Amino acid sequence: MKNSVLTKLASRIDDATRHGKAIQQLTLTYKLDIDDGYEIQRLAVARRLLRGEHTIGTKLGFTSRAKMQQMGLDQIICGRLTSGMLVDDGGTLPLAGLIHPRAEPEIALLMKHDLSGPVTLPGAMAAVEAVACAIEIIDSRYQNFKFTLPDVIADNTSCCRLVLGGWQRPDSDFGNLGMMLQFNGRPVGIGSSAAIMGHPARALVAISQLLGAQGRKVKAGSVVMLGSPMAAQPLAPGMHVLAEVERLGRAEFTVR
Ligand code: OOG
Ligand code: MG
Repeated sequence: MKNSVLTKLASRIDDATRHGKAIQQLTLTYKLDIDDGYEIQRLAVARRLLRGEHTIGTKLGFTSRAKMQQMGLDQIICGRLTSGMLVDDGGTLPLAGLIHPRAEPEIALLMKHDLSGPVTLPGAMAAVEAVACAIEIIDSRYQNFKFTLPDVIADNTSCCRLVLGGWQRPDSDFGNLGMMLQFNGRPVGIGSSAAIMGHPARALVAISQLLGAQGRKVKAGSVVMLGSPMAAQPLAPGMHVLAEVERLGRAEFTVR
């Protein structure tokens, strides 16, 4: 696809994000492939950076069967996390300006060293500084939360906000820990970290490979969100949202 078209589509995504107005899937009008999707994502996020945000890390999507099934897609994708997406743990998320936000419990990693390209599981884990329970708030900019792979990649993999719980040393194995999402004290999703590619550390291996293939890297000091082991749940005003990962801790916020 021509650069001028990709630039135009990036501003369409960015405007939909800023104004909280759903748009038609780009692929209904344009024949886009995965690479076009990533280029649109890069250009759309570059507009956020021009407005003063900075990049804080990367995220994975579709690292579990449950997420693939919920959205009807079956390939691992990645997006960019920026400073404007951070919500304080225990803080408030205003719904104003969002379209149809959903929450999902995740595991976040803080990197000690760079990673790029093929790497072993122990090699990937050796690059991790800390691990935390996290919540991702996703909000597709497409009508009805429906999209193809190039669409969702262009839309920065639906990323909207993130909440990071307290960081823990990555000493003990987090390969099969209970994970739970609660709305107003009631469980709305229960699962295991093993649902993330059999072991969530495999998602780190996957993003190292994915970014390496794009000439990019997982940077020291950056945050990596490994993807949800369960379906995301829709948010409504007034809700208290809590995610918990066995032994790792919790993250929470209130919807306004
Ligand atoms: C795409 C983002 C997927 C995850 O954790 O799998 C994702 C979506 O579901 O809209 O963030
Ligand atoms: Mg996610």
